[in-house]
Amino acid sequence: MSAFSAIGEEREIDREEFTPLQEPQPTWCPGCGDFGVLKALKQAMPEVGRTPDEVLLCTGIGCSGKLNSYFESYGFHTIHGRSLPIARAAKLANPGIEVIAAGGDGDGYGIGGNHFMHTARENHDMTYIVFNNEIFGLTKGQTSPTSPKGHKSKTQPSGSAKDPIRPLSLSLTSGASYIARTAAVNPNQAKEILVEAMEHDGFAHIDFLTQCPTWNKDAKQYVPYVDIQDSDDYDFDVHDRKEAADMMFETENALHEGTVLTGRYYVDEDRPSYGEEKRSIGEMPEEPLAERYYDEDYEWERSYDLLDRHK
Ligand SMILES: Cc1ncc(C[n+]2csc(CCOP(=O)(O)OP(=O)(O)O)c2C)c(N)n1
Ligand code: SF4
Repeated sequence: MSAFSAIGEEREIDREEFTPLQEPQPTWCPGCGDFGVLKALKQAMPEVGRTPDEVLLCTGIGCSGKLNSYFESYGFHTIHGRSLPIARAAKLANPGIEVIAAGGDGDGYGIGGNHFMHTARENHDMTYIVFNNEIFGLTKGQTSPTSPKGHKSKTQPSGSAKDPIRPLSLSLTSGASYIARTAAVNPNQAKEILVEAMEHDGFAHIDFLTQCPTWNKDAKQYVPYVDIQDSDDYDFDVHDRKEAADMMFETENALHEGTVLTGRYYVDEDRPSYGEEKRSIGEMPEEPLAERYYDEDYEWERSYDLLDRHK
């Protein structure tokens, strides 16, 4: 966990603190995998030891982007594919907060693909959850970057001619220091991985398999799951880049042939995060920038008046 602490108070944390007091009626379809991500995330928080006021959740646009509405914390519902730059800036300015970014595979690997690559390259200290349902859910079922080749949709009625993206391999070559894949139908493993990712000091990428029963009936391809850490058939060192790369390659090849492998793929505990690097070379002050610009005497009423005038 980061050396910085936003609040610093130690106490028992209940996962229900992460349910908004006025819980909105979920607009996710019945059976949507997004419910599983929300549940695992709420279960992980007490173990990470963070309270809602110590967490910032930045989401993109999509069904997955609605996570903010059902999760109690600070939140920033950004534009499509742009959760990462907002999350990066927030973490650099205020290293004491737990920063989580989340969005769909279209959001994260399509329109936001460039941000994904560079956030991993710079090893920003945050957890990035990509809800991978292999489809554009919110916009009603178009082919996404993770849809398998041959997938038929309204945008590709004859079947997609494209090979899907390889998110785990892309993450590794880009520079992420923690990479895992888990699944909404596997809440125990999902919770464990979320805890590890949040405790990791660096860019932790979770490719989170979620089912979209409304627009992607092929969701059944996600079962049965094999947990690579629990299986004797898969023996590799998660700290070894080459072994991790081989394992990812095998995983990504197997996915559309019906074998779904999940677990931790790569962990580098030694690489400093971008914020640490910047502080160590003196490019950023030791004290959080957010505190530097916090002014107790600021006349908030004046800002509200200004906002009112521009409504
Ligand atoms: C700049 C921009 N381009 C396109 C859109 C339209 N749009 C909204 S959500 C979405 C894709 C959603 O798919 P995904 O990111 O995979 O998330 P899901 O809904 O499946 O969770 C698109 C293309 C948009 N809102 N903004
Ligand atoms: S359209 Fe798919 S991803 Fe969106 S809420 Fe419904 S099941 Fe979930």
